[in-house]
Amino acid sequence: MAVLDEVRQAVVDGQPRVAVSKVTQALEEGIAPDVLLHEGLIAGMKEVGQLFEEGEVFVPEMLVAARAMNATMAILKPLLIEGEISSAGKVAIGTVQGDLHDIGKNLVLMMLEGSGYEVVDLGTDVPPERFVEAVHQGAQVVAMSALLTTTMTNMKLVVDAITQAGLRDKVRIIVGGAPITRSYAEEIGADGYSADASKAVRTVAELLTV
Ligand code: B1M
Repeated sequence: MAVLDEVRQAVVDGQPRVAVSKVTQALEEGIAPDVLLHEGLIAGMKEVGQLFEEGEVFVPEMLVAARAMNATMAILKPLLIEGEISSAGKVAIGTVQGDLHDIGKNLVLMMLEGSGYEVVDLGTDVPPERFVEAVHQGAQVVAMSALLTTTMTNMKLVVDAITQAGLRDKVRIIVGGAPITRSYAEEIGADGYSADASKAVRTVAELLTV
């Protein structure tokens, strides 16, 4: 089995030690970190999601897959953030209320930090008022992640809460996550949308220069 497949399989099987060892081997073989991330680790997470939908695996298996992916990030983080350049700013990021998925949010956070932004991590299951508070505390960008169709609607509540607090013209809002689309971002009045973590860095940079 090629090493990328072995990385993907280690995530699917929820084996952190194997995942770390295969990621190390893949890097030694010259596989680029972003290829490893997308075609190994994220491909593994997608496969777990598919198996969950088909009733082949359950929540505990999704959780151990997430652990296996997270275990590899200590190795990949310094390699993934190399070379990104942008002007700095302050970003508050969180997964919206009701949603506990944080891997995508953490990837966006990591890429932003690596690009020179000051990032405040609000965590997961973040209620609208925490985002509002972050803007009061000087965040120039609010970045929201959602992975569930049932929680993505909470993004609109955050946009509304920021508007009601009279802060809408003080902050740029960016949204992302698997169920989010550009048209949804526009519909709820966000300023930007990104499909993945590296594009999110570019979007934040663009929003701060407008
Ligand atoms: Co959950 N889960 N989960 N889960 N889980 C999904 C999302 C699901 C699609 C699985 C499936 O059915 N195929 C499904 C959602 C269905 C839907 O809403 N339509 C689902 C479900 C149903 C659930 C529960 C309801 C299951 C249950 O309890 N019955 C439950 C909900 C808990 C809750 O949040 N309240 C649940 C729980 C969990 C775990 C806790 C076990 C675990 C999360 C662990 C963790 O995050 N620490 C988990 C996992 C691991 C998944 C899957 C398998 C993988 C998610 C992931 O980390 N992907 C997922 C299936 C899938 O995604 N195909 C699934 C890798 C990650 C890098 O991708 O987060 O999409 P992602 O991030 C991407 C982009 O989206 C983007 O950048 C990243 C790539 O660079 N991005 C942004 C993300 N945020 C961004 C923000 C931005 C810009 C880009 O700007 C601000």
